[in-house]
Amino acid sequence: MQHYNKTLLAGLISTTLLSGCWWDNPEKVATHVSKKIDREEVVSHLVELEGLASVTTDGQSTTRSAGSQGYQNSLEYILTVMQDNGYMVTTQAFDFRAWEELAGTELSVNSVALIGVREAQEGVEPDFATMSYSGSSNGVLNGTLSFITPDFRFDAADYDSTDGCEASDFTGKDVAGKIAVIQRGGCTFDSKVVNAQNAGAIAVIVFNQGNSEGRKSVVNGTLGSDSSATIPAFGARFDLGKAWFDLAGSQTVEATLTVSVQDEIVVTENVIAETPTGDASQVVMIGAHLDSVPEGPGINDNGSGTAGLLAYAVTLADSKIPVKNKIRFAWWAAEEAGLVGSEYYTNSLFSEIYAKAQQQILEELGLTDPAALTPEQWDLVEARYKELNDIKLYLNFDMIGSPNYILGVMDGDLSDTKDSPDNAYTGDFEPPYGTSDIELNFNKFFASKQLSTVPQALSKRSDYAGFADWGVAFGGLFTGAEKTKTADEVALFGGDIDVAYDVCYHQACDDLNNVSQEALHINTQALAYVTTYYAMSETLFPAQEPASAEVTTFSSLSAPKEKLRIGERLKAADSVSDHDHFHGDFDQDLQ
Ligand code: DTR
Ligand code: ZN
Ligand code: ZN
Repeated sequence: MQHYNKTLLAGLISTTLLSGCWWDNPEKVATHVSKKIDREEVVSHLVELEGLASVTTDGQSTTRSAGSQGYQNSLEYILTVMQDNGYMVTTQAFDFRAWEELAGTELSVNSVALIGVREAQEGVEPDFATMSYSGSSNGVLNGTLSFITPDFRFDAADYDSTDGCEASDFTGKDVAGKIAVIQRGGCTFDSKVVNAQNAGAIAVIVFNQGNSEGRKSVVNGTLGSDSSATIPAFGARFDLGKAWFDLAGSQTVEATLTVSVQDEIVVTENVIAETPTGDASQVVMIGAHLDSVPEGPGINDNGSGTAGLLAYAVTLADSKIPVKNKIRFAWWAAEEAGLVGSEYYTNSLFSEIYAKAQQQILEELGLTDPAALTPEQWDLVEARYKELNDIKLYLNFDMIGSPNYILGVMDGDLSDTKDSPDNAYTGDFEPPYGTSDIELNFNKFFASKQLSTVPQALSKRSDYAGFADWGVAFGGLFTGAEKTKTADEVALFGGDIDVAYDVCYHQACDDLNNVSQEALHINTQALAYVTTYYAMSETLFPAQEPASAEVTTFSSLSAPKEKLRIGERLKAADSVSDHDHFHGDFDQDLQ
């Protein structure tokens, strides 16, 4: 009697399947792999990540933020798991400005101690906040308040809303050695602070503008990572600024402040891994940021996406399915500092491909000067760029296990969220071809499980932005951050109405207790389904309508106006240190 061992049998079966049609049905393979995603296994990666976090400089919590030991530990863990599972793994190093406010910030005016945003108890309105990228006070700093040119006559025809925006606003003012107090409005906080610093101010407080209801509470702003400010910079409530100004009419007003920040250029690394096989000219790319904020270990944000990618990679490797297209995995560094890692990757790679496309077309046309290209010729450049670009789609997974979750699918084609206040793609952005199909496939998966989804506006708050900007079809999942759950969403997903999707968003408590394992599991299955579907597809997206086929090329970038944008992107990419050109801190205003 013939005797088969298990491996032989499996070999025979897969040979039969290979010659049959099973592998050729992307949906079937996708369903098969997604069913194999095991909840306990996904969670096991989260448990590892929590254990790898390191203690923060101020000893208040643990972290996996870019530049920390916790990040390096997380990176080593990914390298080990991916290498052990047969993937080809590399890292990509870059440097960025890591700024962090340490514990102990204080501000008092005329001996009244004010309440900082970080200390404020629930229900108590904070008075002031440290601006991101502020300098340190280097101990306790005392100074007299010096007002620049505030204006409170909001209805007056000659109302001036640009306090401190011009260097000349400071001439003739007694600012040297004083604490400049400046009203919000008209320009970035950075301009105001740098102007004050140049005029000799020792610190700056920007108080809210007060000209509308939305401009009264504390200013929680950022100077941006390109700021040259070295003095302490705070934001404050409008009525405090007004009260100090009124008081200063009759007496000197003194302030005492302390702020201590850690601010250094650090080197960190993205992790890139790919399947050893599969068509390298049709790369299916998926990514999650690996770093957390300094304040906590980042288990939902973004241990969840990190674990989802890992669990999928291991499941796929175990399944021994020969992928048609190469799958590339990315674990991004320094997302929390402004999408720094993913934009370093997209800007360096895509600007090079774009330059190559431009060079080829110029040569083919016998031209040398890109400035001489007509709009039609630019269309050729962009069609060539798309051909040369092997990355055919990018899927993003950032916060996929929020405790009070919704099942959010990125509305890449803007079909439901064009008018949302969160939509950052206003103007003439046209979603890259394939983006709608990606959203459709995510929704198809959830529908097959009788689950609803909520379209998510493109806020540019995560790593898909660099891909979208460079014309790559994109999509992703998101279960919600600091915003609160609506009645409609409770009807769809259960959970708590008017409570944040993630109550521990960007806080020390973003730990293992802050994850919905159910959401994480289903989203990892969705990730597995959609990624496998595209990895097994010969043609990635359904053919385009003939009417628009001419602009297949790069419809999003082919309009003459958009030409300029690509030029700008190239410029931005030339100086990659300019990485967060497009992004400040997400929660924070720049002006
Ligand atoms: N970028 C996340 C939070 C976030 C906010 N909106 C979205 C939309 C899609 C993905 C993520 C997010 C963070 O890291 O804080
Ligand atoms: Zn975050
Ligand atoms: Zn995140």
